[in-house]
Amino acid sequence: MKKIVLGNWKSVGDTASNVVLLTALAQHAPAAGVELGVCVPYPYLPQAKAILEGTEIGWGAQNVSPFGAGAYTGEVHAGMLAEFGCRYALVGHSERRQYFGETDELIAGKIDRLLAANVRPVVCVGETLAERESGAWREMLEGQVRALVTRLGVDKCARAWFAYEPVWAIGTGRSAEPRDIAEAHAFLRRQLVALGVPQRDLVLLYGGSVKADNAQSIFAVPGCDGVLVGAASRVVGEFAAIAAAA
Ligand code: G2H
Repeated sequence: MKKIVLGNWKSVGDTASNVVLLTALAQHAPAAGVELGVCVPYPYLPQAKAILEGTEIGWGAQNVSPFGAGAYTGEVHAGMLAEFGCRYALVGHSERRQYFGETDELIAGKIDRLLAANVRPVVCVGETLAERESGAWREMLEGQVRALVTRLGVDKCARAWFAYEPVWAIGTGRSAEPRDIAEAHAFLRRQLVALGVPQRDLVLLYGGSVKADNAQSIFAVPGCDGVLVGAASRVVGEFAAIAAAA
């Protein structure tokens, strides 16, 4: 199993700074055991494609419509992502759940559309600080994955990748400790397997303030298949350094 290193630029970037980042990244062929990719804002997909095509580095989106083509003003459907060569799309990031009211039902619909278009869904789950501190985090995570397996079935969930992103570690500079990640990953694996997803198909990443200086300890967490990197993926050299630690 390859170690996966995915960047999430969020709503950050412009054509000029992207050229610098993507060109630098394109020089860094990932090691044989590493899958490297960046999830960029929609308007920059052609730019990512133009610069990364022909390298081993993948690109993807951070969202997708829960609908197909049609009268859905403002939406970008999965077929469009596939046309622009997206390997992946993030789904259910906590920022989308929090600021855009995304529900489990909506997220399940997006996963379904992506799979039909052969774009890998990277499904984010995670608890808030209050849920972590009250001990309700297990219930919360179990509920998030159960909601998806119930709606989509085991086979579809087995084709998605999951990212454990504790909300309290996102963009705060405070990464979860390796022992917290190990505990949450082991818990999520147990839940998904109990729901019927085969252990061998499970891919589980960690996201939340991953940086070059903590990447190695996160990759060393047993059962951690890789990382989803936000802010540090927008720093020239830092993202490649994280990939080098994989
Ligand atoms: C979590 C992460 C990437 P950051 O959102 O998805 O962002 O690394 O900035 O905490």
